[in-house]
Amino acid sequence: MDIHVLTLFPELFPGPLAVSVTGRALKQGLLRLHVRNIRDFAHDRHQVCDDYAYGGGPGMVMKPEPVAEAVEAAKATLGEKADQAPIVLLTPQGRPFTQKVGQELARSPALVLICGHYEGVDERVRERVATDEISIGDYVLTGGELAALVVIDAVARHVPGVLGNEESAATDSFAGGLLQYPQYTRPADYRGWLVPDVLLSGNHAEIARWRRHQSLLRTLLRRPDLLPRAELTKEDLRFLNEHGWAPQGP
Ligand code: 4FD
Repeated sequence: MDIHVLTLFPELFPGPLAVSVTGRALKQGLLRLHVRNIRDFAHDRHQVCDDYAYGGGPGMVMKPEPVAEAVEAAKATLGEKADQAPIVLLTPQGRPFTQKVGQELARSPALVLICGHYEGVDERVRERVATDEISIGDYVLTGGELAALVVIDAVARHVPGVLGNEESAATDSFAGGLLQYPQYTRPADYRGWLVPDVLLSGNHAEIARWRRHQSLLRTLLRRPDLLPRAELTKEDLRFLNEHGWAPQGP
């Protein structure tokens, strides 16, 4: 997958993506990261990329021309893939980024990520250049770069070959829309802090049931908002009902 990042701070990339799973994927060429400095597309000698907001008010706005032309330069290198590549603006006003959105983006052969700065990006870029707007959460960052790094990491995990088989199973546990069950490794007794007996029992059916119950209970206690969209069996519903949860009717 080809990932194009458009930013005023190219030195922030690859940053953490050079390490661990994503670092290996970059080295193997499963991911290709292309970083462009938006400032290179400024129209004036001083390479100015921001300006005052029409109508007044505090803060600067990113000018449309450098961003639009940086996107065009990225698309020009994409060839066939250009029409299938989402042009994503990272913004607090975007649609919430979730595991599902990450999976969806990973099916594209290429992505173009626009990292805004200042108080925002000229509305015409949002309307006419971006095809998608994404927010990684309800907080404001100095720029879109850290959001882009988060999106790239989460998307990379769904690109075939990036994770080993062992690691991909862990992802699937969120794909079901529930929180992960508690995990333990050796020693079985650390300072008298014991691993639950069931996990040492060797009874695989009982272990699977215990883990499922832990996932359900943890989701019920910490993130009940996830339950209506989780993939639940009749057994799961019965278990949750016993613990005081009932699905909300229309
Ligand atoms: N929550 C996010 C993304 C970007 C950002 C910016 C408009 C601000 C948070 C466009 C306003 C870009 C997020 C840069 N802060 N800051 O995903």
